[in-house]
Amino acid sequence: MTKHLTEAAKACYRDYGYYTPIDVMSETKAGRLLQQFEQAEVNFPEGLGPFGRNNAHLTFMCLDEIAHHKVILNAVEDLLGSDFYLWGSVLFIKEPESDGFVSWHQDAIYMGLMPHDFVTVWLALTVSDEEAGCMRVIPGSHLSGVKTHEDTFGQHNILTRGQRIADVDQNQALDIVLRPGQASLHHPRLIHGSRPNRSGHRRVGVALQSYAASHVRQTVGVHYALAVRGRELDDSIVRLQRPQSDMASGDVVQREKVNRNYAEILYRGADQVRGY
Ligand SMILES: O=C(O)CCC(=O)C(=O)O
Repeated sequence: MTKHLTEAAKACYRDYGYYTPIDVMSETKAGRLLQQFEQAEVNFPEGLGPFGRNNAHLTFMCLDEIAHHKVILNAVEDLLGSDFYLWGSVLFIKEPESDGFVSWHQDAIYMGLMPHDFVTVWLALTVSDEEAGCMRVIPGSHLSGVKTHEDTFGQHNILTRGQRIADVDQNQALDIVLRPGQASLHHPRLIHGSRPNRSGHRRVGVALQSYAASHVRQTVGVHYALAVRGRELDDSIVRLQRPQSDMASGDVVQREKVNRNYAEILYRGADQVRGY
C-alpha cells in the first residue's frame, strides 16, 4: 500500500532517478510560507542569506514545517520504507536576473552517507521554470555509478566546491518545472544541475537533503540527524532537536555545531573552503 506515490511514480524514480511533480501544498500556502521566510531573512540576516543556507530547518519554524510536511514524508516513505531520518537541508536561492548556476553533479559524491538509500526532496516556494533556472536532470544517470567530479570553485557556481562532471550530454537533460508548492524527488546518484535565473523574480527552492533510510550511516564525519518518521534513531546517531522559535539561542548553537561538521564532510580533501 502506498501512502502518496502511485506505482508509476515509484517506477519513474527507480528507473530514471527522479519523480516530479508532487503537489505538496497549494500556491496560497506556499506563498504564505515564502512570506514568513522572507520576513525571517529581514529579521535574521545572519541566519539566512548566502552564508546561512545550510540546515536552516534547525533554526526557522517555516522550514521545520516544510521538513515535516505530511505529503513530503508520505512520498518519501513510499520510496524508503517507514523508518527514515532527515540528514540536512540546503536553500537554493537565485536572485532575479542573477548569474548563479549549479554545475552538473551527483549529490552522493561528497555527502558521506552510505549506502545510497536516500532521496532529496526539492520544494519550490516560487515558480521554478526554464527562465528562472529550474533544476535539470539526466534521466537514468543514477544507474551508472558515481562519476569523477572536478572542483572548480567557480565564482558564480553555487555548489560548495563548484564540483562538476565534465562530459554530460546536455541533449538528454530534462527541465524540472515546478509551481510554488510543488516538489520533485531525486536520487543521490542522479546527475543534475541548473542554469542562471534570467527571470524578473527570485527562484527559491528548499532542498531537504536528504531523507535517509534508518540503516544509512555517515562514513566521514559525526552522524547528526533529525528523526522524522518511524523508529527511534539508534545510539550511533546524534539526535537533533526541532527548533523552538526562529533563531532561539539553543537552536542556533546546535545548528552551528551541525554546520561545522557538515563543512568538514563536504569539503573533505578540497584545497579551498567557501563560507557555505
Ligand atoms: O537548485 C538547484 O538548482 C540545484 C539543486 C541541487 O543541486 C540539489 O538539490 O541537489
